[in-house]
Amino acid sequence: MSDLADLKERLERLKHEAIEQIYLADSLPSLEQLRIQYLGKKGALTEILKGVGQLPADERPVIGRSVNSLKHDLGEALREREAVLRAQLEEERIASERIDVTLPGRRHPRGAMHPIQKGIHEMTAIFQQLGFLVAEGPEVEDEFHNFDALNIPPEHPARAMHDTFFFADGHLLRTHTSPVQIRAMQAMVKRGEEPPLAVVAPGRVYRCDYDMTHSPMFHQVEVFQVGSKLSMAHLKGILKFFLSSYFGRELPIRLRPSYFPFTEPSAEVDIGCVFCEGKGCRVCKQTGWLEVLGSGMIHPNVLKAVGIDHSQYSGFAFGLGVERLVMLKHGIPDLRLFFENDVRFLRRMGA
Ligand code: 2U9
Repeated sequence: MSDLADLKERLERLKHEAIEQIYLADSLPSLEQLRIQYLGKKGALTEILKGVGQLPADERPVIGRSVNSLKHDLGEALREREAVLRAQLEEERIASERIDVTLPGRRHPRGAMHPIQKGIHEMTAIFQQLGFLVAEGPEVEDEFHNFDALNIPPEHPARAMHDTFFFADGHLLRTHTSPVQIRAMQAMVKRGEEPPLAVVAPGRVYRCDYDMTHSPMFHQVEVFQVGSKLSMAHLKGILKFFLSSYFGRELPIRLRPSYFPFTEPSAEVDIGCVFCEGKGCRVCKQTGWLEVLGSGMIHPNVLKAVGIDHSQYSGFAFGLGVERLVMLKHGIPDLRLFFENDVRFLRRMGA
């Protein structure tokens, strides 16, 4: 075989091999490898061109043209393949960046109302339903609104340092929400209005007391109504309605005589035990009854202190500890659970 025929055959084989490899290249770097391998300075075509010098002068242009034509063809093949690979990459990029709008959103942990706040809402809602106004007031009070106006004299034990948190200037942390009731009555008198007035006062109160069943901060809901000819019968009716509404079922109640400085007569209020239905159990100490709140007819001295004529008007009042009532309703065994903020407890109580 002549050198010319031999070179032509090599070129032909090279063309087939190169076109096939270019077609099979599956990435831009491997395509670049092929370009260097065939068209580079030390590539296969350069190698063949070197052999052209050995050919007779009249045959050189023939091979020269073939090599140039092959260079052109391989260049074309490389560009075509590169375009295909780039298009594939672009498609993959678009596919990977596509947002699936049908995927469910990322869930954030949902908060819930604290069981005490939930209890306060449930309780105040019952009184609002009956036409009572909701009132709030300052947690830092003076002795007049917290004690004097409520017929609690200076020598009363509740005023002693060991029950009340005092500030250096004589102010104090309110020990009950009664001062809110005092302020509501004062405001009515100041507006030049007369009873009836019915108010529910929820809020934080503070007493220097800490053990299994007492926290230095707890919550009260206090309720009062002043008007003409109000009696214990109205008190008992409201109590029965309130307690049955709150516990979600008809409950027996009973009033036991008691003493509070701000009410006369005064009564402690029991409900039939919600754990044993009155049969007697450990919680009610076999009595069948649970004490839930204190109540009474507003003492004439309290009405006097705010400027309401006690010969014309009377009123009833009661107060309850929110923690205690929420514990009884939900069978919560330990007061401290309300203040530790263990999320397992709060989730279980979740609003
Ligand atoms: C005014 C006049 C009278 C509210 C009352 C009680 C009885 C009572 C306790 C229940 C549990 C406090 O949280 S507790 O420790 N409360 O026993 N509260 S009568 O009497 C008032 C309130 C306001 C103007």
